[in-house]
Amino acid sequence: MMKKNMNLIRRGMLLSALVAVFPHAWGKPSQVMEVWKGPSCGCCQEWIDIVQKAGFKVIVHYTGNTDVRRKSGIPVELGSCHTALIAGYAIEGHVPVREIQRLLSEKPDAIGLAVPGMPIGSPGMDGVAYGNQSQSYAVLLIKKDGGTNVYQKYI
Ligand SMILES: [Cu+2]
Repeated sequence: MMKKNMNLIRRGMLLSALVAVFPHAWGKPSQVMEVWKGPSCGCCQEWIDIVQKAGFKVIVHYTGNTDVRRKSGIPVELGSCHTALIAGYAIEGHVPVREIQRLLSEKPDAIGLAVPGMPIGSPGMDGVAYGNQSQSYAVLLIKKDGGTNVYQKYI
């Protein structure tokens, strides 16, 4: 009996130690995102770094994103430099983490999100490399029929 209690206590201590070392892993399970990009796309990599820092686990495919975009049902005019898949949604282009997290919590009936083109000032297209410039852009919710709603505007 005594020994069993000691084991439980030890196990508890081990768990607390693990939580202290890996708070991320314990707080919220990191979600796996797969990203398709061209091998030399630098702004894609900048975006991936941002998403990883936000806690997403990212698997990168360096095969370009044309195929996965088409298979996801994203209209080509909404296209950008990289396409990601997460939790059954497609994320096209330089979509901010904030809207990805909102999508994952609201779970709308939709294909996913897109920031068409590569607007200056969007995550991965921002900072000193772009003279700290930014242009206004919108994050679009892509509906199942390919139509869009403005999900978030950035001015
Ligand atoms: Cu880009």
